[in-house]
Amino acid sequence: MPKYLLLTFLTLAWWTQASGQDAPYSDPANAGGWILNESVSDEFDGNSLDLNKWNILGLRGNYFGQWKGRAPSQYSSANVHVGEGHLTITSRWDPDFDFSNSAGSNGYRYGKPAPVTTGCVITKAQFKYGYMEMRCKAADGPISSSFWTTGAGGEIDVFEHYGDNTANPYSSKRYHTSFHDWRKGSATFGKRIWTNDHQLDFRVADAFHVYGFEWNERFIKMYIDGTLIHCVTKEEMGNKWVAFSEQRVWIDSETFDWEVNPALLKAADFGDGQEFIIDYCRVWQSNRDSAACEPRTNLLANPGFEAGLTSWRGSAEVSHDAHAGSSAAVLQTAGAIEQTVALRPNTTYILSAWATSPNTNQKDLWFNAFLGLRDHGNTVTNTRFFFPYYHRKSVQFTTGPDATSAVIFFTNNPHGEKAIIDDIELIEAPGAVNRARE
Ligand SMILES: [Ca+2]
Ligand SMILES: [Ca+2]
Repeated sequence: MPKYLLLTFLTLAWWTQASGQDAPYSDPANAGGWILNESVSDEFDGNSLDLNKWNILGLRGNYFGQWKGRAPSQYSSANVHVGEGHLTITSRWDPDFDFSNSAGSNGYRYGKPAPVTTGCVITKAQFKYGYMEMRCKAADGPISSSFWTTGAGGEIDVFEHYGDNTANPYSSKRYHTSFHDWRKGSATFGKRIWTNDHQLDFRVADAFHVYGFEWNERFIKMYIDGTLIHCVTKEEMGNKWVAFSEQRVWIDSETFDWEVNPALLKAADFGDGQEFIIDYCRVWQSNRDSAACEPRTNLLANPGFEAGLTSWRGSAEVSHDAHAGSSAAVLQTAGAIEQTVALRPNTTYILSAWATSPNTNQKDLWFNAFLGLRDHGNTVTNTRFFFPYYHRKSVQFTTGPDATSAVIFFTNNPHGEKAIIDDIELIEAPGAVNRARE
């Protein structure tokens, strides 16, 4: 066979095999020139996990040089299953499991006070830069469902879902992305040094959704169901940018002691097992030079308070403790500011801001402030700020079929402790389309 014919045949064969997974959900026409990296991607077809591609932690007692999970929960290979096109990681109340006698790095012992087993798989291969995407449904209990990567110097947590925290309704709707510092000698070694906290308008355990994360040498982008929710440049992140090495993919569940105290966990929380169900894990790569973070149109007037309180109603004062520019809005006592903005019906928007609660001491005093919206023909929704330094949070919402406007509000009710806000942004969610792909 002439060489060029062979090449054409191989190209066609590759294309046929790749169809259906040939581009990220946010880029169906594949404008980015994405090519699937099979070594770290999986459709989870067949009846068993591909052990040429993945390590299952705890398989025949082997943890492959990694940890055994976040104590008190411990990874058990018995909780990892492939079938019906899915990878399922089950979390169980498992008192008969032979827990390790060692202590976890967080001070808890494995299996105590909650005998919970979970599961974890890690790719054998590594990759650097690309577009990671997972279609999944989080476990609907007090347990995490996470998609993350580790490499020399830094860890990327694409998402760390928490299926159900009855004491905190924000937890189950949170799309939490972070960078973890593992640079030798770094002053913040071992710490989560950067986070993106996005409040979804649905519970992550209620249905399948597509979560995307684009990573290159200049920026990261986060997506939900094909919609871009945030883009952050390496420049903006400065010394917090630790995603510079080849990464391995991790998929796992863990008890999160900062969400629910393990002493409060009980057998009933886990029933016959809480399942984190993954339809696929795909990683594409491209040689094309991606555009940087595109400018976005802010629909709010005077969003950074540089014109004082113009366009805002309410009880705030102007503060010079600004996140950017020279002014911000401060609520000294219980109050609220608001602005009415014209919007389109049946459309998804993302509202974000930088805010601080200066009187929070991060020990026993936590003062909440809320950024949200109402009168948009749908459920009132908000995100909550409480750290004593400027931090950014975002919340998404969809307008009702008859909505033509919404009221954006910021309030420190009912605490009434000082809260400062700056750089409020309201954008139409880029690429937002109703794509309920099953
Ligand atoms: Ca599948
Ligand atoms: Ca400002």
